[in-house]
Amino acid sequence: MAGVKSDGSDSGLVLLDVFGSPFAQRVSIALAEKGLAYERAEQDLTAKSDLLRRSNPVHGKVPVLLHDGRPVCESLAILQYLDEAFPGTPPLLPPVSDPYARAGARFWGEYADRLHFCGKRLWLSAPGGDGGEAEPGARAEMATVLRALEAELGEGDFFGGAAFGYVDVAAAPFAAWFLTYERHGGPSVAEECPALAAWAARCSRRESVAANVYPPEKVHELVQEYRRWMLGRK
Ligand SMILES: N[C@@H](CCC(=O)N[C@@H](CS)C(=O)NCC(=O)O)C(=O)O
Repeated sequence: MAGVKSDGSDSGLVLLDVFGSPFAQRVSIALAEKGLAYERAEQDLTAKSDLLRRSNPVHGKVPVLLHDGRPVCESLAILQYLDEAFPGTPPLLPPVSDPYARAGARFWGEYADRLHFCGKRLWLSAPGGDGGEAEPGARAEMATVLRALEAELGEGDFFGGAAFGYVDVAAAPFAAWFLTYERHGGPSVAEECPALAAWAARCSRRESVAANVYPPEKVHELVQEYRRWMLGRK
């Protein structure tokens, strides 16, 4: 049965995902933070299902959240949807009474995507050993992105301050990739952005994150396999 909540009611939520996808992990972390039960429908991206194609005809990507059969696409749009569709659950975004803070959170949530795009340039360009020679532009861009996030984090435990919120959910899946970025010639997060490294450790200890994100060593191992597969296709 789709998403039976602990009180026995049906949340009507089905998540089309792939376990290792950091974008899908944003949604599973958010659902865990909100205490919303859901059904997972694991997808094979090498042979996309009719359900995925029908649900996300524009991009054909995961995650897609089906709510009572209606698809919501794009991880960040799904996070925002969950706040609005389930108002009784712990919010991710700042309150509606603070539109400025909400706009800021949306900005930084989107900015976190740059970890993915820049990270991919690193792990595709450099072989995966310690100190691999990365494309210099990718390394410099990663340093800029990490420093910008570190500055935004400031002295807070989380991006939203004391509470784990929208930007944390958007960025936490990629924190598990910091080791991979580093091993593919990226900057050392611990040395260059210690507050961000401490935030990553804090996130990894959170139940919602630990249950839905692979540990950094496992991410690195999977990226090696994926990289070999991608390069082998060229
Ligand atoms: N901007 C999208 C990105 C989603 C995305 O790139 N998903 C990947 C898996 S990590 C995917 O489904 N790729 C399949 C494809 O590109 O055909 C989001 O935030 O949801």
